[in-house]
Amino acid sequence: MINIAARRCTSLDGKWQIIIDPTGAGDWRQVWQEKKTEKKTDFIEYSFEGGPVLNVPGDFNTQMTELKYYEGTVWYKKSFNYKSVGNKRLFLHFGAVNYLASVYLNGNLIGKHEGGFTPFQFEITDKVNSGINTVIIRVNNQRLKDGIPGLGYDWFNYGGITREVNLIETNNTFISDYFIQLGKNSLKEVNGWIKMNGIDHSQNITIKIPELKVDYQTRLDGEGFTEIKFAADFRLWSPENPKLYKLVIQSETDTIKDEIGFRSIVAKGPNILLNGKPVFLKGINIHEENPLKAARAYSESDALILLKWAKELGCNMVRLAHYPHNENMIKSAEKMGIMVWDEIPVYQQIEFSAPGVREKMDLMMREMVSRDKNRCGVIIWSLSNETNSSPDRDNALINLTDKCRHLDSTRLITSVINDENYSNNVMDVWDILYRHCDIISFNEYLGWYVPWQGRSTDVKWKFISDNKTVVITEFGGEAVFGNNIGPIDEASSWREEYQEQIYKDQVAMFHKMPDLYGVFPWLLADYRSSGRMHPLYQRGWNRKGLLSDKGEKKKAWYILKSYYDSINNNY
Ligand code: GCB
Repeated sequence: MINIAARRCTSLDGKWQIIIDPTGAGDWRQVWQEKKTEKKTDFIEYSFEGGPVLNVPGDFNTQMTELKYYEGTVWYKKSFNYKSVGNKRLFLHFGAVNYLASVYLNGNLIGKHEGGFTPFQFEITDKVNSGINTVIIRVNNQRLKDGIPGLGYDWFNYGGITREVNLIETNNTFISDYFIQLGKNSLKEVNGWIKMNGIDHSQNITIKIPELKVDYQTRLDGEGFTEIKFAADFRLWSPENPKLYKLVIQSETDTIKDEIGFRSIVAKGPNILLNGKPVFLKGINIHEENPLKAARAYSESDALILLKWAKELGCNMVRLAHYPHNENMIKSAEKMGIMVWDEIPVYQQIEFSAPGVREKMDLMMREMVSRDKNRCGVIIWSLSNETNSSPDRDNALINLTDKCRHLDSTRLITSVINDENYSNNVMDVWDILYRHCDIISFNEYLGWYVPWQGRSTDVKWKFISDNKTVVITEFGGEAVFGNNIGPIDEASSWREEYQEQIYKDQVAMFHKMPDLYGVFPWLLADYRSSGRMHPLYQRGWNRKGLLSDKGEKKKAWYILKSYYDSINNNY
């Protein structure tokens, strides 16, 4: 089900009791059964009582010093009281758990989920007791060779129940899902659908948008589904005017409210057209981390810190790297007029041929699209980052692209690559994935990982598909804020001037690329990454931020800001 915020929820956030289980002993001791002693000679070698507690939502690594670098199992427990009122259904819903979750209710397994950044739920209508119930969850954030992401990735592996947990009560037949957005290329006509879950599959449906006097009526098709099509004079959503409309969907057994914006996004030749007019994507990459707390971000206030910085920088778009961020981020961005790039964690070394991996990619893509498809601020689905071409990879990602387009053809679909060839100052962007994507989006670290082969203004470009929109999804370099030791023209000094020069050279290059329609520097703020081990400059932080981990502006910030301020999007 989608749009959790609008449903009858009882929050299970707050303190949860935990057991840390580095060796997996909890599995064979069957911790979820919470056995009690019966005879005088009995004893049990685990208990939640008297043990530590953790806040949910929140990563576990930053809540207890002994969990700082932990990658393993933590058992979570919470009890709740439920009074059944009859004729209702009950679901246990998780915003996200990183990475594996096995969920037990009153000693019985009710379901498992894999994937750290998307929501999932289990129906517990027939399993819940009237009175006290206990949920126990085995959470495990160990890296897996066949996981998504796989074994290696350049961000901190925050484990735990990182997003909200809710009990959701619904009527027997309820509005479980809907897609309400403008049809492709249309500025007036909504083309979508509504799905109900339950037994009562023949119902009248009404969609109301009071502000526009829309009162659209239709009927379910007998399978609990109906297509919807209606036109209205929308004030279209844009960064300058992030208009959202209050909307109500009514059936005979359920009602749900949402706030929805309407806009069109199309890639046409080299242009990206927002509401029919060319737009330059003034982007920035962001990880789901609050650098000021050095912890996983999850709340609205975390989102506002990050997004206000992005606004101040002059951005009209954020790339939420490299996995779907929490809904506060998506919704706040939409309200602030910031377009969103949504991505799944198919990142670098994925075992495309390992059994089950393609199904996992598929599920993550579906869970992302399902959750965010009514957020008009989201304009791009990104299905991977920096995977290398091989028959297995090409096949898997082309297939995933087709499936994603089948689910939602209104947004732009892409994959990010960095396997371009660079020689004699010519950049050859050759990856065949781009024949299947709506836009070409690639990372280039010219001036940092890849030394310039001449003047930045003389770089020549070759693209596998002519006449496709091109955006640069990553560039940049590292610098420690305030560091003034060592030569300014040596990368190994980690000086701000070196990073600043990269930005100057990059901006000069962008000016010579007439068909460039967006850039996304890597990245907004310094962020934690255990593989960044330099003891003086990094200390477990990737220092490519335009802001330090304290939010201080590095010199490169001003170069990018003046570039963005000089670009006028007129629509
Ligand atoms: C990349 C990756 C990004 C890294 C970044 C870096 O190409 O896409 O996740 O963190 O480079 O800092 O090296």
